[in-house]
Amino acid sequence: MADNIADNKLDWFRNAKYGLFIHWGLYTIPGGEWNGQLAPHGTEWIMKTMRIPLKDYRELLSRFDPDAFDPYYYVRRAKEWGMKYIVLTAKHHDGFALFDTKVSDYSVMHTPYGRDIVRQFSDACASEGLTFCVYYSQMQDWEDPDGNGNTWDYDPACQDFSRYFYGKVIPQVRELLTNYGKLGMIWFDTPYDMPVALCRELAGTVHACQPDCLINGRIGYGIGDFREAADNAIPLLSRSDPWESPMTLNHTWGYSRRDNDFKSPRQVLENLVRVVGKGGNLLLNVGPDEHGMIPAKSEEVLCAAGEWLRVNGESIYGTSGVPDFPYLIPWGGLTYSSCRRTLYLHVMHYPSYPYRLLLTGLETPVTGIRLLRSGAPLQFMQSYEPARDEHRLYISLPEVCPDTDDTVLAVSLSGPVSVQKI
Ligand code: H79
Repeated sequence: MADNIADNKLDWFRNAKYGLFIHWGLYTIPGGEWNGQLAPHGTEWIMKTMRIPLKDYRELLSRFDPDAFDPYYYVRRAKEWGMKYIVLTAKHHDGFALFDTKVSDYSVMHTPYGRDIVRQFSDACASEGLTFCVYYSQMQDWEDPDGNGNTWDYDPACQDFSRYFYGKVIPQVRELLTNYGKLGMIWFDTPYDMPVALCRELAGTVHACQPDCLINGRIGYGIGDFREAADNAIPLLSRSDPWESPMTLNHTWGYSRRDNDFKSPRQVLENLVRVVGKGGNLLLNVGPDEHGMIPAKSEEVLCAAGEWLRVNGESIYGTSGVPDFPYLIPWGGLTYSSCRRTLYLHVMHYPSYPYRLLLTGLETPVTGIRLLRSGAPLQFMQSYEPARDEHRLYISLPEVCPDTDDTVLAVSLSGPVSVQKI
């Protein structure tokens, strides 16, 4: 993407690999239910999917009072879980600001809670050494008469997008970039058909305030500093430019009273390995409840994944994408560190007798293989069959699976990884 950006500006992002997304707003309170009716997945969309009149939705302001919220709890947990950055919804599509804004009274300051949540997160992140980032819905705003998306309270024909853009978006983005210290990134979303000139102006505003603040791909038109994958999507092929996959733990971003179908720790790790192995970052979401608490099930899963990362972090942090291998890996996935010249084999489907694993297509000679967890060396056999033009690496594994979620094997290479093209 934008190649005028100094590479070092992206260093933190390339190294981070794993971040915490936090979707929190007025939609948190109904949690996917309105007047006894269930909203579809995407509880943060409830106002739009249920066509809730603004005058009714606004009443949530008087109920916004997260009495158990502690920003340090989030930041310390995120660190324990192995995450390196936090992205908080400063303003989602409904238009409600979680920060003290001078240009709108539709904010947390006009609720019983009355305290700036963005500030509390930015302070806690600064003191705990975690990179803080904000999400800002630039195009959609269902509260502003001139914002995009609210077709049930406002007549689109009477809307003046530039009035909203210059009256709310630019001033609020300036507030976010000047009042909360250094931001790692501003995360825009749903650019739809926003004119490219306005997208450029928005990027210019961000960079004028903080030249090092990254802008994600969803500012539109390739103006961002890195590519954002589609929601809950992982590219098929490896990419060498930086990118990110935003992902939910259940099936919604905002808190849901009903959706308890959470990914298992193993599924989280599988996604992390897939994303990191293709050169990306995983931005994994939690939706705090109306008390400001992280749902217990989310915590449980992230905590277990974090324990795995404490033992196996070498196979994630400091790695780059793996070149695409010729075949799908039936037993798991791969990550790769070019500076350590090590290929990490993530065994998520442990072989049965005779406990032998096959990797096809690795051309680089292997100098040794060890179990990452214990350092125990493993027997292996590398071969090339000219008639079939096939490179094979066979590895003998212990009979007892060391980690049923993901057993990592560190494969030392004699040079940079080279993969057979077929
Ligand atoms: O913030 C999260 C989403 O709310 C936002 N992006 C992530 C990071 C997003 N904006 N638009 N979309 C996602 C795509 C829109 C999907 C929709 Fe639906 C399909 C909107 C209405 C139907 C999903 C299902 C949301 C509500 C029902």
